[in-house]
Amino acid sequence: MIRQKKSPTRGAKCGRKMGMMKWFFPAGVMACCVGCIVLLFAGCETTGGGGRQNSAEAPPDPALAGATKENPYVNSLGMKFVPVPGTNILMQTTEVTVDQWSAFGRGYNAPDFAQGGDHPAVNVSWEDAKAYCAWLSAKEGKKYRLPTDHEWSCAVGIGHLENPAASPESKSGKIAGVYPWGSGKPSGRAGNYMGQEWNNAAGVAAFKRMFPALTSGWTLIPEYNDGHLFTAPVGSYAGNSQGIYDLGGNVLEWCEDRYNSSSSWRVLRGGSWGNGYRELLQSSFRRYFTPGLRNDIVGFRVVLAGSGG
Ligand SMILES: [Ca+2]
Ligand SMILES: [Ca+2]
Repeated sequence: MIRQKKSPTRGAKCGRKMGMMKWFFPAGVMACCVGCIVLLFAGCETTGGGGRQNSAEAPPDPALAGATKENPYVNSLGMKFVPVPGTNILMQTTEVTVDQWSAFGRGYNAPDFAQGGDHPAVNVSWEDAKAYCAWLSAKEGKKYRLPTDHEWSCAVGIGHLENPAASPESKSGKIAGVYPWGSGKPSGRAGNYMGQEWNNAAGVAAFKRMFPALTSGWTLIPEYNDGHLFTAPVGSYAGNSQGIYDLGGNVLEWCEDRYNSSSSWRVLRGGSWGNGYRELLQSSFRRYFTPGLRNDIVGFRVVLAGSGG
């Protein structure tokens, strides 16, 4: 049986080789509660807000202005995009899939577990993702890019509780007990994390195959079984109120931003299929790594920027 232990979760091959201790051990997570936050920042509305545009931002591309949750913008690759309240972008409703990545023509660094074309692309670095956005922009004649850290916060429903101008590092883990699925324990179809689906003979065997050097010390979410050991087809779990899927779980997602001003680290948001330690699954938690990192728990989604961004 897999032991429950408050300690590292998933680390992929390159991570172990590179000594990514901070990947596993999120030092400096501050405990506070949403109720303690008295400032509501103007840069982002709540997910329940009616509007989607900050008045300080440029108007959206008229060609994109009609997109809604019910009627998303769909590009030539079949990628769907919906508005995010408080931003000037349309966000892809899912992570970029293996098929969508493969259209890029650069080949795919497949992980050592099975995936279908509708699973999220993994082993994609921040630099790879930026190159993909440039290719997609040229192909489609529109501006595609990674989401900013703040846009990602708006999508997950906490942007109005954060200062858009503050560094991602300063905001990491500061909203305690708030997760992409809400509060409390995950249940139902909350997302593809590291749950009790690993707590059986097949899961243990898979873990030993993936992590031969790690004999103990991983964390599974108690009383939650999402049914997928590794990546799942995108959109398999419950979407949020805006029709965006897998913000939490499946794969971590690159953002445009640097983690802080003193390093080249780039921000990663959301948990993954290899994360079960709840502190890391909080909506406000940021992970980070060098822009060249490729890892089988890391992927991305893209946004479609309007005329202002
Ligand atoms: Ca899972
Ligand atoms: Ca995700």
